[in-house]
Amino acid sequence: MKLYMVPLAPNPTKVMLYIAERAELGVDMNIEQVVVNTVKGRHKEPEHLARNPFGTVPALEMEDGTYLVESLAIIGYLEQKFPDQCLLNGTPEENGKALDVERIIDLRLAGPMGTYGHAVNSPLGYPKDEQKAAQMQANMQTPLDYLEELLSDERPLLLGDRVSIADCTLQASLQFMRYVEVDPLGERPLLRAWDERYRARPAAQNVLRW
Ligand SMILES: N[C@@H](CCC(=O)N[C@@H](CS)C(=O)NCC(=O)O)C(=O)O
Repeated sequence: MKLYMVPLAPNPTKVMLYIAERAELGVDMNIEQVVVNTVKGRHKEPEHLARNPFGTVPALEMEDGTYLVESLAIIGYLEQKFPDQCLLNGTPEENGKALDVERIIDLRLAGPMGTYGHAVNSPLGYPKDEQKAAQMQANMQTPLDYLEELLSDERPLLLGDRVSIADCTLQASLQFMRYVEVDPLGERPLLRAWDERYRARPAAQNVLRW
C-alpha cells in the first residue's frame, strides 16, 4: 500500500503518527509513504487528482488499487486490516469516547487552527487576514478548555494510559502551529504538559519535524 502525504500537513501527519504508534506496538503495515509536494501545488495536478478528485492529502492506495481519501477512514480501515494491537481496542464505551474526543479535536479545533495558521503565516502563500485569525482564535478557546478539563484527572494521554487516535490528531495540528510560529495553548498547563509528553514518544520523534 502507499500513503500519499506531505510531512507538515495535519491530516497526513495524523495518519503518519497513527502508523508510527502501531509500529511501536509491533505492527508493521508495510505502507510506502510518497510525498506530494503541496507547496508546489502537486496535489492539484492530474496525477494526484486521479487518486483523489478533491485534491487533498492524505490518500491511501489500497492493495486493490483504489483509494481512501479521508484521514479517519484511512485509520479505521487500518484498524480493521491489521487488528492486532489496534488503538480502538477498549470497551464500546471507551472506543466511543476515544472517537468522540478525536472528532471534537478534528472538527472543533483542527479546522480553526489550520485556518488560523494560514491567516497568519501560510506555508501555501495564502494572504494574511487579521480578522479571520482573530475569529479562529476565538473559536479555538472552548475546545482547548474542553481538553484541559479532560486532562485534569492526571491522565498522561488524552484517553488515559494508552495512546489514542485523538492524541495523533491533536499533535498533528500542534506541529502545524509550531511551523507557523503560533502558540495556541495559552494558560493551559495540563495541555502543555501533554504536548511535551506526547512529543517525547518514539512514534512522535520518528514522524514530527517541527
Ligand atoms: N477531511 C480530510 C481533509 C484533508 C485535507 O484537507 N488535507 C489538507 C492537508 S492537512 C490538504 O490537502 N489541503 C490542501 C487543499 O485543500 O488544497 C481528511 O481528514 O483527510
